[in-house]
Amino acid sequence: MGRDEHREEGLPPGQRPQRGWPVTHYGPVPRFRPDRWDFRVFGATADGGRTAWNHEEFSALPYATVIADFHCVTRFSMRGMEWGGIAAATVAKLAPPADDVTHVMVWAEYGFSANLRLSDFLDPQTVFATHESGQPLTAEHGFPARLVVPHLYAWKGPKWVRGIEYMTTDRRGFWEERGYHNLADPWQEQRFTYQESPGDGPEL
Ligand SMILES: Nc1nc2c(c(=O)[nH]1)N[C@H]1C(S)=C(S)[C@@H](COP(=O)(O)O)O[C@H]1N2
Ligand SMILES: [Mo]
Repeated sequence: MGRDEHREEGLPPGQRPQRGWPVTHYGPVPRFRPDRWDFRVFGATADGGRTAWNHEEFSALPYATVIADFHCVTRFSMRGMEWGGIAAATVAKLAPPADDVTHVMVWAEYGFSANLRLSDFLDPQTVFATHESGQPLTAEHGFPARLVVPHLYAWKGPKWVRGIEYMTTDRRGFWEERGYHNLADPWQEQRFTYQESPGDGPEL
């Protein structure tokens, strides 16, 4: 049988629907310490300064809801996830990048990171999720906040996120240095580094 006969309606190629939400990550689940937690915006900011919101301040930022499918590169997809949280575009509006920023590194606990093009970061569906289906995220799924970039494979969304770095050139994040595609578009099946075309990412 050809692959199209296996194609699940509405899902990117090579993905199958999954019921029940699995937990997928590298390393241990960090403990949330509200007194020490902050969300930082640094790197090439518009005014050259840094922003740090504590948990109370971050939680008070405007709340948005995004309904979208979620695609893991290991080939399962979750349909219709209901994310609630702070739109990435809101973060960029409150703590804007300099004019020459092209990419964003999203940083999480233990130094986990994922790089995004600024345009992917600013996509209206990109959200720092604090909730799913109206419930706060569980520790395993990224409490207190994780990024979700619905139009890219899910590794582009760090759980236990702690901040963003505005960059004027591209740099690879954690999985992008370890064999995964720099761009990660599931509709183009950009799964692995060896599938990259010249210009898709920085030299390894
Ligand atoms: N901090 C961190 N975030 C991460 C990962 C990770 O290893 N560490 N894995 C990513 C991958 S590969 C996937 S598929 C999703 C899984 O999210 P879930 O466990 O909530 O389903 O988290 C992403 N975010
Ligand atoms: Mo994944």
